[in-house]
Amino acid sequence: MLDKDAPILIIGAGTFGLSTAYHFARAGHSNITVLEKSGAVPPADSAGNDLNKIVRAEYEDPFYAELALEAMAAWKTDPLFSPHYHETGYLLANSAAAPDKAKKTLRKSLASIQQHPAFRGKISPIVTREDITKVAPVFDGPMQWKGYFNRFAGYAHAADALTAVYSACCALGVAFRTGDAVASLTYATNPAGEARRCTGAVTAAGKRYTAALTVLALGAALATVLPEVGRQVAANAWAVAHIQLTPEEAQRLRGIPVTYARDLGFFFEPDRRTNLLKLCPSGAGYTNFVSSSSDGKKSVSVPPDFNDFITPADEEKVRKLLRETLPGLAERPLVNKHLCWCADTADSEYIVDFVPGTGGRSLIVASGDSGHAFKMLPVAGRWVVELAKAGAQEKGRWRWKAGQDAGGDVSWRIGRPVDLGEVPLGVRSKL
Ligand code: FSA
Repeated sequence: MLDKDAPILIIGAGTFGLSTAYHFARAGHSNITVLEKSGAVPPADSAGNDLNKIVRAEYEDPFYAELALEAMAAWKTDPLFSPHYHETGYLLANSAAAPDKAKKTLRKSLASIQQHPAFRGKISPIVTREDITKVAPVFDGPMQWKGYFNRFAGYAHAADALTAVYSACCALGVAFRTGDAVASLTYATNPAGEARRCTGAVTAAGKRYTAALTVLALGAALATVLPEVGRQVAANAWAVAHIQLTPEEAQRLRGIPVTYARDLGFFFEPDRRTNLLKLCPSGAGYTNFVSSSSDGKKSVSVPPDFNDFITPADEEKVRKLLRETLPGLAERPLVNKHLCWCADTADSEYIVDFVPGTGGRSLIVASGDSGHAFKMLPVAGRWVVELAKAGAQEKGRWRWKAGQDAGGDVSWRIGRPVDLGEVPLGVRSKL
């Protein structure tokens, strides 16, 4: 049992880290420190530090559908989250050229909510072009899409929501230490035969933090601090690009649903503050395998230093998406192009567990977002608090995944990830 005044150290101030700090503080813990290597919270390289993220509850697996519904209740009604949630609806479809896999995953998503009472009267099929223009009258492209429109979904202004949780944490007394990276975790020397206990961390600047419980919430960068995570988590990135709209153009697109053609990509209502239209191509994304030991074998995928680019193939995909929906914007310049790094697992299950071989229930990993965790911001930290209390992860699916190999085929994605090593240097470096 963790005393209320026992020191808790959370490493990483992104989606999992902030939510964890918030829930521990809400549960009455009074000695919480969050370490963040970047100088700002939310940090620039956090996947959640984004203009917007999809908030939806349909999943291939009803287990996650229920968790997302719980999170959505908070997005809708909790004053901390509701200012950042926009229930514009969610148009999920496949273009005429979509592969069978895309159709299958869409059918599964729909099945997870179709009979659910929370969605009664909220879902309509998309079969014809008119079905789309009924819910998005400004779309004037050809769109031979099939899918459905879900009114009980939308998006969150992701960066603003993280900032709100950060402020709430500060108000609850959580200490944030930024601008200093963790160099290594520290361990107590235990008698032979006993698992070593994690005692906190030491930073690059040489500062020591001592904790009864350390939580690693490092997203895609987990392996840089905990190499023993191995291949169960692979940093996997997707491209993000924007079009700078004029205020008039943005006004015209006000209220459009989150629109996702599974085989092409997705976009959101333009940002209400900046008039930026965010676009993402879909696909299996990118890995960045590097060697984690001196043998030179590429064994772990971690985010690279330079991420402000997207590939020509991804650029073409988002232009194709626009040609289908808003052809007048299809040739516009793309701005703020970058890669957004997620922590993928082989089966898209999160990891919320104690690190095996570490004694005293002293080290937890909260990771494996697999590109579907931001919507859980209101509830994710509670899973960590519950784990700390329970002393063991009872949900098999969230356990440490020793021996699993992320970075391969994922049921709900189209294609296989491309390693950045195969992307020409001229595309992925600051020339
Ligand atoms: O949970 C969600 O609605 C996010 S899906 C968005 C996405 O880009 C995926 O399409 C992609 O496969 C990856 O997981 C990153 O997130």
